[in-house]
Amino acid sequence: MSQTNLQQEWLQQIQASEDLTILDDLRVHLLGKNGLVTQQLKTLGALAPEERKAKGAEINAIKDQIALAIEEKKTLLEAQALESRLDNEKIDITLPSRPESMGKIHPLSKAIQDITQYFSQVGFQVFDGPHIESQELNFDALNIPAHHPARQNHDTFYVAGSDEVLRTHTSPVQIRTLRNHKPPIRFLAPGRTFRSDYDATHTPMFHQIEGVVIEEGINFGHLKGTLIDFCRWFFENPNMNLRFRPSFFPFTEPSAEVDISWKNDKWLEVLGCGMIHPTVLQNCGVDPNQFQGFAFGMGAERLTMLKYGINDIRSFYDGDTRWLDLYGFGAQS
Ligand code: 2NM
Repeated sequence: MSQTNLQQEWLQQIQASEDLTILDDLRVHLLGKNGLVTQQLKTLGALAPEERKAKGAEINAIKDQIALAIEEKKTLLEAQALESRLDNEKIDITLPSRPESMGKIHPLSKAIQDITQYFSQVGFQVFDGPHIESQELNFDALNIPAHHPARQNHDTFYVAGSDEVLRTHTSPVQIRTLRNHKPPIRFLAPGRTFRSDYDATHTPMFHQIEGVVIEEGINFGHLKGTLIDFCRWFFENPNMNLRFRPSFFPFTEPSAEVDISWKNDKWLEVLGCGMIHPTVLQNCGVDPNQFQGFAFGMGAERLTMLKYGINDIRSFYDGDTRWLDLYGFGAQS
């Protein structure tokens, strides 16, 4: 077949290519490393110089023409492929979206957030502090003497090779805050605390929310009003009865436990409180003759269990997501 005929045939084959795969196979067949055009170029070396020049120009022109034709056909086929996809693929914008798996807010987080928000609305700031504390801040400054049973190592986690402990309550945050901020002051100290205990109502890590109010003339009546309002709000019962039962804490005097009247007239202990001991105020550089204050402390897990009917504290921490499906909260609720 003559060169011209060959060239015509190749161009026809390019035009006849029905899709991009066929076209690309053809490109390799003609212009590839062992392609027909490439083979022709390889024969040039055997020719005499003047003949080689003319023949070389001719083949290169054919090669360029073929390459251009393939490029044009490729553009055309791509446009046709896009056109046919647009014609055939349809997006049904009326389809409902697929259900997503939604995360849940842990009931403990929810309770701590709600309680913190409640107290901010009545003027409390929020402070926190380190989980590892000196014995001075965790015990001594709070009027807890060295021989107090709470300081024995079957209750408290001591940090090996140091004088420090994992804080057993958030009260050291109160000491830190009062040493840095002059009263009058109201604030809340929510956070993690640690005691060596493990059963259905105790985990070695748990959460406390402690509160402090220090102003001139603060008395036990302010304490009672604050905690009665709080419990009625938290347990969503505006008529809830409370009982302030005399108790003892080294850091408060007088001290009380607060009981709420629960189902079928049972009293349930929910928190501890008292007027801050003058020695504790002095330890923080506050003059007890000028300022008085009350403080309270509650276990966040215990309050959460009561409110939502959860009966084993260990279930808060075993990481079972089915439990969260049941007790967790949506981001909105
Ligand atoms: C409680 C009960 C009673 C309390 C005392 C203080 C401080 F640091 F201000 F003295 N903070 N928290 C306190 C008082 C905590 O928890 C059951």
